[in-house]
Amino acid sequence: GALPAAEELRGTAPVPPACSGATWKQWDQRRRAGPGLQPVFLSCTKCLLKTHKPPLRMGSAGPSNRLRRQRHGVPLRSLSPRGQLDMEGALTARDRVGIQDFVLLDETTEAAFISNLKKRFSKDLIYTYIGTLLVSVNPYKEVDIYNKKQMDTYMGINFFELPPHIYALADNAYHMMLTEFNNHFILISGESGAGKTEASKKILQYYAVSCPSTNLLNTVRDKMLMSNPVLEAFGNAKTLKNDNSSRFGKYMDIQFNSQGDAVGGHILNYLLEKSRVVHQNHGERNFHIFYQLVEGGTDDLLRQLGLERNCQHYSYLTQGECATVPSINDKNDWKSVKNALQTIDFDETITKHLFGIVASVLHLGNVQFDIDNTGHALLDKNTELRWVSDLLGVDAQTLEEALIFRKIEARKDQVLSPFTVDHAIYARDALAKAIYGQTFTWLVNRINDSMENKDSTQMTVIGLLDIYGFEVFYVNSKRFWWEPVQFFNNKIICDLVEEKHRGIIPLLDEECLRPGDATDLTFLERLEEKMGNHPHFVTHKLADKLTRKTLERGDFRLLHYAGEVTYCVVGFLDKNNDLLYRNIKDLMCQSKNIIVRECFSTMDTENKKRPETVATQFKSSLLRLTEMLMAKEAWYIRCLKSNESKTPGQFDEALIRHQVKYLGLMEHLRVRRAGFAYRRKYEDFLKRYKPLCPATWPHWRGMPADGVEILAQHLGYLPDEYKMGRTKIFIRHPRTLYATEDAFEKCKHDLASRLQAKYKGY
Ligand code: AD9
Ligand code: MG
Repeated sequence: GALPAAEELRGTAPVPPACSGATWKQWDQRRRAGPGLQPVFLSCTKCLLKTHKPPLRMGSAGPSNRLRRQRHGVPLRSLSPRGQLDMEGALTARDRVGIQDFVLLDETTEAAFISNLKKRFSKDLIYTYIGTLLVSVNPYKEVDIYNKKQMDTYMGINFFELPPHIYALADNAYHMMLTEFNNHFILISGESGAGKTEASKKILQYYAVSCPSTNLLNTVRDKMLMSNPVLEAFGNAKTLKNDNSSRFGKYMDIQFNSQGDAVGGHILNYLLEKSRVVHQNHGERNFHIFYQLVEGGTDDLLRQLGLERNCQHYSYLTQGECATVPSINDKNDWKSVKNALQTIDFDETITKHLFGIVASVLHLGNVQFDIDNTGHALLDKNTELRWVSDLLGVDAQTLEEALIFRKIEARKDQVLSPFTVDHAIYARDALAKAIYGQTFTWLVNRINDSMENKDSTQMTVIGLLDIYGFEVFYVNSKRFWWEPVQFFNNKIICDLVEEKHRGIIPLLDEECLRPGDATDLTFLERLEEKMGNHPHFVTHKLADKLTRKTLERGDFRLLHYAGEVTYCVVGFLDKNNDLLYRNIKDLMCQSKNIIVRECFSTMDTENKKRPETVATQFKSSLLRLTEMLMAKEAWYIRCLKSNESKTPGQFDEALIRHQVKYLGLMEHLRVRRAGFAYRRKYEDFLKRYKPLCPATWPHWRGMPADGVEILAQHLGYLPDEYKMGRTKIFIRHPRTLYATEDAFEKCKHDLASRLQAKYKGY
């Protein structure tokens, strides 16, 4: 049918017109088409239920696409291979592409699970659902599923209607957010190289392309997209596992107004791996930006920064012995980063200061110390140090002093205590790490300033969490279960690590704060003393007996859920203390480089009290993150790595099995199959379906749970088809929901016809 006129879209048409037959998708396209057509009141002319909200369209509660397609004359056969076909037992489709939702798998064995993944992977079908959770297997090659056409296909479609795709999840989160006006987040987890960052970029691109646009919004959107290359340049590095490994945790809120326009973004960053600035393992690199600058910077720029166009010249770039990587083009990446910086409003001065800092770190790494005849560190008048002081805008003499002496304040006097060479190297590296780490945080804040929408009224967000090994499990306290599900209780390990006064982190903090002779080894001894008998803790003394694998003197091993991990305590105290000497800090606060001055002054005010240890900072930031996420609706993406060698299309079963295990996918599947696959909050369920039962229509005045119970009985739900949770109804099989949806569509249609008949005479 023809699309409705604008005033109908706005819900201002005087008389309910005849049903236009517009599908949600058409509404949606119109809405996206221009600012004049707001979605406000997609009171569909068919339903006439003026809810002043767009119709709900989530897989579990959206209008039945099946019915919609029938009504529009689209044959059901043209639907996706899975959607209806699988449910109706079309085995040919199953055999060809595997099962698209593990919930519908005949067997819930690990073997069946992996074989299904493998079958799909061999056809380049990298996505599979477990209910509404998306499993993704890294193909290590370009798969042609991320184009504009695909985006259009998934726009405004029901979750289970088309083959699994990250766009389906992104689109459904978006529409849920709009219809229910609440906040959502998408948690992306998986091991290094599994595809988390790529997944989050795909989602961001999807929103950038599919949300309504105006010139103003385009600017915000460009900034959001362009924040990525900048943060990746400064926060990603080549590791053994991944040529573009994120060395920081990232949480990004995409902010939407009530019309669904993306109006801003906000990033939180977690614990950058600063130690990489001064040390890289064999086969790994420092952060990309250093190589990009050296390879890509113009001759003029390098001259201004005192740099040579040769990565081999810099001690901080050569420890891993792999400055060049075949898959990385630093020169091109440099150009993208420069462009991106322009988009996010970095003017010439600030860019100059930013690259000044990057260069100063390279120079610092080349500062060498001699030893004097008393065994203390000496600084030659070397040019590197002059460049550092120039670029950071600090006094050369004072900087030199700060690197080889420690200033001790005794009453009113100041005493300079000379460093040994080791100590001086430590102070130098600490400075390099501090400058880089602070600059990274500054960069995130600056990006936020440029893209954040400060007006939080009438705004909802979708958060993207790309963080390693982080898991939130919501268990809806239940009235019954269908079958018991075995969870692995991780509390025992959590306690081992963080229990007050007894866990590894509190003991580490204590050791760091203990005056005197605390060392990494005294810390290990404390651990052995306190937890030597713990079943999940192994030290070198016990190692042989228990695991038949030897441990070095400085090692301990934890038996985690996912497997054993050996930790080496060397450097634990230093990393946790993250000490920067007072005189270095004071010096940086006076820097003429605006970024450095800003960073260190903020750091100084924040740390006036006793500085928090790194572990404690991390713990409290995760706690804040957890609290923030608890208030949002969760969507999950689990990324799996297909092989260790980054080979396109190779499916390493053993590696996949391991990940399936520690990501808890089988447990997740069992939970979903046990009836948690389709769930709705009581209020939402009632709001949508109450017209289907005379007892609940037009108003239900009792408790929502009771109303839902009456509704379910009225609809003839069999007792084992649904269960009542604390806040939600759980429905075992999609067909129950589809039937309810069909009934709802029919009811709306009947109501519309009755109203039309009534108005005919006017
Ligand atoms: V880490 O924890 O940051 O080290 P990630 O983020 O999980 O890791 P990333 O997204 O960086 O991994 O993916 C690693 C590489 O796999 C990418 O550089 C791509 O080369 C490859 N990849 C990942 N996802 C896809 C995809 N959907 N299609 C094609 C992909 N290639
Ligand atoms: Mg990553």
